This record gives sequence, C-alpha cells and structure tokens, in this order.
Amino acid sequence: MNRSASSTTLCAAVCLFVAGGTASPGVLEFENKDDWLDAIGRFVTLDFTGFAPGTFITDQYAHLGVHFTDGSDTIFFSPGAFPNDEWGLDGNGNITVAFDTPMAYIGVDFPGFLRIELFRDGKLIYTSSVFFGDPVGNFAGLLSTKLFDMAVLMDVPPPDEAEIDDLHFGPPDCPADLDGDGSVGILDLLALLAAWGTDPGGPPDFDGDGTVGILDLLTLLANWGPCP
Ligand SMILES: [Ca+2]
Ligand SMILES: [Ca+2]
Ligand SMILES: [Ca+2]
Ligand SMILES: [Ca+2]
Repeated sequence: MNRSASSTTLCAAVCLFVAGGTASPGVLEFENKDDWLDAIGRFVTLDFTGFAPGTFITDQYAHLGVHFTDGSDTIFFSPGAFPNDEWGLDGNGNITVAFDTPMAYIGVDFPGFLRIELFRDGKLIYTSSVFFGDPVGNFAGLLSTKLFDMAVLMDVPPPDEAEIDDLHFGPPDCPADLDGDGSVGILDLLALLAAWGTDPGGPPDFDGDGTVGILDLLTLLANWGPCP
C-alpha cells in the first residue's frame, strides 16, 4: 500500500513536470505545506530556537550538513512574524544556505514574500516564482529532480530582508537513480563507472568518502530496480 501511494505521488509529479512545460522542468513548487510533505521523503528541520537574539548563524548547524554562508543572518525573536515557535532568522538581505551533500527538497515557513534560487556547483539551476499570501505563516516548498547544493532565499522586491521561521531540507529518495528516470539500471551503472575514481561531490559517491569506488558500486547494485 505504501508502494502504491508512493507511485501515485511520483506519477503525479511526473505528470506535472510534463504538463508544466516551463523553462525549468524538473522542479515542482508548493504553497501548501501538507502537499509538499506528502510529495517528499525524509527531511531535516531547523527552527532557530536555542540561540540568543542577534546571534549570527553560520556553522551552528554544520553537524546537519548545512551552513549559512553570507555571514549576515541573525537570530530574531518575533511571535508575530514567526508563528511556529516565535524564533526565526533575519537574513539582513538574502539568506544563503549551503549543503554538504546535494538536496532534492527545500521548504520554508516565512512571513511576507520570498523567492528561492537553487544552485549546483556554483551555477544557478532554478529561480522560483515569488511566494506570498498572508502576512505571516506562509510556506514555500520546492521538489527538484535536479539536485542542488546551495539555495538563496530572497525577499521580493529587494532590498527588503528575507526572514524565515523554519527551514526544511532533504536528500533525494533514490540517489542511485543518477539519470532521474525513476529506476536504478544500466544507464546509472554506466554513469557510475564513467565517474570511477573521481570526486563528484555527491552521487555517485554515495558514501561521501571523496571517491567513486567499490562501496558506491555495491550501493548502486543494492538499489537496482524501480525507485521506492
Ligand atoms: Ca522557528
Ligand atoms: Ca544574509
Ligand atoms: Ca536511472
Ligand atoms: Ca565513495
């Protein structure tokens, strides 16, 4: 039954990719948090509680593989702006988030307006629509088949400051599906072999040891067949 529900979600996503026909296929946008949660896999949440107001957030969440890299993001207390738990992040401009391993999902609870840019290896791969709605309690969620290792959250229009209540992010459900066709097969195996001995900074270096090798090959083979 789980398999059926998962397949339905994947099919719906694929259908939307096809139906969307935009300049940036492969990314789905969600304003409804429940819909985003239904569509994604495992994820991590940062709620920004537990710090003194004004604390600069940089590498405090490094143990979760995430870094705030623009050096101007501070902890802000505002029950009005941040209904989840009253604590959030003031970007003092944009908020730049870098991930140690490539991600497929990002979601943000935020007040006001927000646009999200996704990057891979320093290259812009997606610019979202402008998310907005009620003054507080908004949600912006992306599901991307093109993995990203950095996201820039920006208020619109500039030079307003991006603020976020909670940040959520997660890795792809099926990292061994290197070509994103929904199953792990011969083309993925060939892609892994083509990358043998290199450090791609993500899949197919599945174990993250800095080189594509035998353990990564075994991981791919162990996941052979349709993605869950
Ligand atoms: Ca929060
Ligand atoms: Ca900032
Ligand atoms: Ca594949
Ligand atoms: Ca490896």
